[in-house]
Amino acid sequence: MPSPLQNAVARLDQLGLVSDSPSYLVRSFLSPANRQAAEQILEWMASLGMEISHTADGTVRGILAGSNPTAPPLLLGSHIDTVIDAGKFDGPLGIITALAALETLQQENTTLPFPVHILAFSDEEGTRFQTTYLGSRGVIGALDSATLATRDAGGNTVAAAIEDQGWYEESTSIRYTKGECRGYLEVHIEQGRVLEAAGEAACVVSAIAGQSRLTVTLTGRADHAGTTPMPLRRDALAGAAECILAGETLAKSKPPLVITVGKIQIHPGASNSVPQSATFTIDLRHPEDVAREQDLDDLHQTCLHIAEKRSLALDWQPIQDNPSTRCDPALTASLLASLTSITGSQRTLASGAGHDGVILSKICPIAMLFIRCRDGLSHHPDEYATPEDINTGIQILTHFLKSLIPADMSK
Ligand code: HGY
Ligand code: MN
Ligand code: MN
Repeated sequence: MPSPLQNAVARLDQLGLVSDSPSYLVRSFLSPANRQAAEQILEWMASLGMEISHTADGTVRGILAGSNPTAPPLLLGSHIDTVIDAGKFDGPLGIITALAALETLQQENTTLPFPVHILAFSDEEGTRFQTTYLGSRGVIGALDSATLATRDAGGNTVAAAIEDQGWYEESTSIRYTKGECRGYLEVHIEQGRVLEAAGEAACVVSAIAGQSRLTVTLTGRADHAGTTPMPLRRDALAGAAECILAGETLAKSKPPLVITVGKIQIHPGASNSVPQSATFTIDLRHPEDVAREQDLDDLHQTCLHIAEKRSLALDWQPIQDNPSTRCDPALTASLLASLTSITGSQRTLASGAGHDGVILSKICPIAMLFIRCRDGLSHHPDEYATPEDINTGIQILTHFLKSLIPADMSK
């Protein structure tokens, strides 16, 4: 019989092959591969004896009731979806290690005195809509009208996508309200280089950086590339390039501010036409919300000045703002005790990456465990965590779950 670690490694490999592209790993909101991965996760949950369900917007859940099914549940999990040309650990590691920890407890004949819910969220990355956290926002009833009206590159809204491509067969509503859960814990690769540099396998997380996501469009005039003198041009792409470099210069001058432009679309997009419009994304993050808002405003003013100087129209469209989110001190202290018990480390790190805990923090305490990843690489096909470090994560999570059993109930 394979060990929980062997199952975990095999399942990560298996999910890593479930993609919407034959050339690289990508799964997005309500895509066929996301659905296929979700169905596979449900099978694994069912094999543990969990009560399984899914929502129309593609999130899946397994419930292990424990010896007191009416006690406030502990939520574990992460996201199913990926970025484009992704690695196979960002997201699935949190789901798979949660399954492995429950498998370990079952092999030890340990029954927890509270329910554990494993949640696999349908969309965290926002690859399709540039939004974030559609899955976790769905389970706390926070898919607001503005989000539902957000459009993908094909002009489809989130609402229409759910309407047309939703997973309605046997779907249920999964909904959590404030105060009903004892907490949410997510295991995730660090997506940075601190653990590798320190030679440590894992650490706990103190906070998750706030992030602002926008879509910006500069509009000038299409012109003939050969007959239009430079001074007469209203070149939207040249204007966008100046804005993008201004963002990079701002971020380099004000660490730990980070600004990324990950996507740009040009119209008409012909090599011999001066670009009429350029639409690009901005992803701006900072651990302090006041600084993030100020830096975003500074960048907006700079882009307005560039647009005016170049006789371009500027459309500045905020898509999403997520505040910097502290992990719950008490839950994190319990997790830290398990980290220290298994590895001896006391390390705590802030997360520059966003995670579903930002959303779950609105209804319950959250904690996160980071696992070392090779070269700090993530959002990259070479993303990698060793089986040894994954096993450390499973051991820490299992230790943490058992630490929640009241002393008078422990065997
Ligand atoms: O973009 C992020 O921070 C995360 O990977 N969703
Ligand atoms: Mn992630
Ligand atoms: Mn990610």
